[in-house]
Amino acid sequence: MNKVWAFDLGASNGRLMVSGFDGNRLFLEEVHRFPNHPVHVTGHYYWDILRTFQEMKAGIGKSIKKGHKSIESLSIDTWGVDFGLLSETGELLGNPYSYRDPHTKESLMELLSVIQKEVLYTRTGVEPAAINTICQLYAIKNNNSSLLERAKTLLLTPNLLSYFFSGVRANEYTISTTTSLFNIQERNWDSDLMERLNLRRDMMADIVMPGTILGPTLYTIQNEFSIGPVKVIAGAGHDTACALAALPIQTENSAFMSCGTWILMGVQVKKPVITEQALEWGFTNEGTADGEYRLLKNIMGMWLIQQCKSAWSKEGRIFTYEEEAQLIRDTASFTSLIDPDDSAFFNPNHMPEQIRNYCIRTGQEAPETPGEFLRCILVSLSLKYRWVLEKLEQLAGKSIETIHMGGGGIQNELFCQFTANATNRTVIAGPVEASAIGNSLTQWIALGKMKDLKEGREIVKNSFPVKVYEPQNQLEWQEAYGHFIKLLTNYNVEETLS
Ligand code: LRH
Repeated sequence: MNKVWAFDLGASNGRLMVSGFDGNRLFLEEVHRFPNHPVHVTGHYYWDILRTFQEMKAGIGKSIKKGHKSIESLSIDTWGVDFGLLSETGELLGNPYSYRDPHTKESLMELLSVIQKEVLYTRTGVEPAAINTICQLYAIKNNNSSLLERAKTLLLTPNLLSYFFSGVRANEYTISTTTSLFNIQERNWDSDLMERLNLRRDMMADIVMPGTILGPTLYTIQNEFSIGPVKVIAGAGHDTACALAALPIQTENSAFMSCGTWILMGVQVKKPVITEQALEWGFTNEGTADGEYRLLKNIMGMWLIQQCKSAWSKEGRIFTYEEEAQLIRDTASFTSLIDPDDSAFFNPNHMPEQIRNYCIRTGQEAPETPGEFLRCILVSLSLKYRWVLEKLEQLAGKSIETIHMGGGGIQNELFCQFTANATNRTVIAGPVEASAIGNSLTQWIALGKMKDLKEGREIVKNSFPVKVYEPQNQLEWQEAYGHFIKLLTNYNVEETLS
C-alpha cells in the first residue's frame, strides 16, 4: 500500500502520521509526537523552529525504522499567522516570533491609524487582530528594522519547514489567507496595503495552491536517511483548513469546529462574507483546501485548560484525563462563567488567577478547586459556541442543524456533550486527527489517487468512526445562556485578542 507522511504541527504539540490508502479506505498511524511550545527568553516568545525540524526528522527516522516503505510524499500543516525570514543566501534569520509575543502590543493600534479597520477588513477578509502576520511584520519594522532589511524572503511556518525539506521557496494559499496581507478579491499578496505600511512586497514568496508538488526532498535529506526522493507537497498548510477538509460533512446546514489550542468555528462559503456585522462580531474569511472560503471565528480554546494545567503542574498537581472528567462531574453546574475571549486570558502568567480575577471583577463567585475551574472553562466555551453559531447563521443566511467537531479537543467527551447541550444541536465528533487526515487528503489528491475533496470526505466517512452527541438538559442550558449573554453585554464581548 502506498503511504504519505503528514506532519501536523499545533501550538502545543506536533506529530508525524503515516497515512496509507488502498483505493477504498484510509489508514492512519501515529509515528512520532513531540511537544511544541514557544520559548520565553529576554521578554520574547520565539519558536525553536530548528528543534521542531529536528523532531520532524526524528519522526522520519522512526518511520523508516518501523519499515514504512513506498513513502510517496510529505506535507506539513501548522497553526496560522507565524513566519520565518530567510537571507539572500537562503539562511534562516533568527528564531521566528510566536504570535503570543508581546512585541505586537501597540502595533495593531499603530497600524489602524494608517489603514482604517474597515478598509483592512474589506481587502483581506480577516478580523484585524494583533496576532496576524501583518501586525507582527509591522512590529518588527518598528522595533527591529535591521532584521527586515536583511530579509530576502518571508515564508509562513509550514512553508518554511517545507523549504527545509525541499529548498523551494513558496507560500501556500490556505496559510497565506491567515496573514491579513492577502487580498481576498485579487487572491494574491496585497501590494497596495504593503506599500502603505512601508512593508516590502518583494519579500513575499509566491503563493501556490494546495496540492502543489514543490519538488523532491533535498539530497542532504535523502543521504541522511539513505532513502530515495520523496515528493514535498504544499498540501493545505493551515491546520484548520486541513481539519475542515477531513470532516465528514454531508449537508450545507452544518458548521465545523476544529478543536485544539484554539477552537475555530465556522462554515464553508463560496464567497467571502465581508460585512459590517461580520467585522463587528470578529469573523474571519480564510481559504479552504479546495480554494473556497471558511467563514469562522477564532475562540480561545483548549489554551485555557492547557494553561491551568501548566500552573497546577508547577504546584505538583497533575491530573489524568479521567481524573479531570471526574472532577468536572463532581462539580456544581453553572456557578461562574467567563468570556473565554477576554484579552486577560491571551497570555497571562497564571491562568487560574486570571480566571478568578475575572469572576470577582464581574461580580461572580470565583472558582477555587481544579474541578470548578475546569467546569467554568468548558461551560463558558460551550456557551460561546452558541453565541458564535447564532451569528454564523445570520452571516451565512442559513440554519445550522449539525456541528462537526474534529481535533484533539474532542477526546474530552464532556466537552462535546456540553457543546451539544449549549447549542441545542446534534454534534458529530470525529475524526480526532482531522488535521493530519486532511493534510493527507490533499496529498492523495495531488498524487492523483483521489479525485477531489468530495471523494476524500466520503473515504474519511468510511474509514474513521464518529461519535454522535444529542442535546440534553435544555432548560438549565437555556438559562445559563441567558446569564452568559448578560455577561457579554455588560463586559464588552469584542474586547478580544487586540
Ligand atoms: C489554529 C490557528 C488559528 C490561528 C492561530 C494562530 O491552530 O491556526 O487559525 O489564527 O492558530
